[in-house]
Amino acid sequence: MTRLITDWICDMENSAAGWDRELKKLTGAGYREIGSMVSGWSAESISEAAECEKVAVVPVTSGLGTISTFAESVAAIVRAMGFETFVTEGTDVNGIYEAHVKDADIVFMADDDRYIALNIRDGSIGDNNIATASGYVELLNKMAGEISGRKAAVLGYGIIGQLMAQFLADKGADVAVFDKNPDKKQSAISDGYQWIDDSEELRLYKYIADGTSEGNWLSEDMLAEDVLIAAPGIPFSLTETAQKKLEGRYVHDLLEIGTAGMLGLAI
Ligand code: 2YJ
Repeated sequence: MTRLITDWICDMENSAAGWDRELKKLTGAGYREIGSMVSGWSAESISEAAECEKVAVVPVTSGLGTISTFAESVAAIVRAMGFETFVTEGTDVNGIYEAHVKDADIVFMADDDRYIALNIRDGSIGDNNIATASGYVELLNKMAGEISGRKAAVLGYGIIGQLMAQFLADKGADVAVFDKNPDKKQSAISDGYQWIDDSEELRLYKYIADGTSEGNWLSEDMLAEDVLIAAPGIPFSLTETAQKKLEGRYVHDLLEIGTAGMLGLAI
């Protein structure tokens, strides 16, 4: 699991609202729609929740400690969804207590292993892995028009790749898995998916869900010309040239799509 670093997210407080608009242009869905698609709540329910539910973000010092601007970045995404949001002054358990005293309904918090949104009134929870995988699959489905019955490749069979394969299969896609580690082949096949032996075969897939975390390995010559990519993997797989060439054909961000889905699950 990739740990975010400050350099990557230092501008997110300023860029979060703009990316929401950009996502809408690219896919037809912004943060609120992602929250709705991931959770099954209607757009109206999300709007109602934004009117009455307050969100706190608690910095967590355990393990490798806080990432400067992480909590503020999460708050900016939640704010862009229209929710009243604050970052607690206290950290860890003290911060959770502060969130409660200040009347928060939902608490966002992350340590080195897990990032969650917990509704402290009714116990509902949004896990970042599930929300991220589901959010990106929903966006790929929207970009595709409808992914059902189509061939989709999942790159990387780790936590996010496995979840994306499952969400794609749930939508009726014909899923094939590529992972550079051949030891993953057995589990992908026993989970009911096809296996892609060679990265050369990726050109045959128009729809790609990329959960790899190597960065900078996927060039345009390895991909179909009309490819559509949903890529939660960090660092981003597409080379800089591929990013330019394929502009408008992929979605990738560091925190926003997953966070929007988590809020949907926690309202
Ligand atoms: O509060 C803080 O500033 C830190 N404790 C945030 C830590 C963020 N955690 C991560 O980036 C981990 N890799 C877990 C993220 C889960 C993504 N699926």
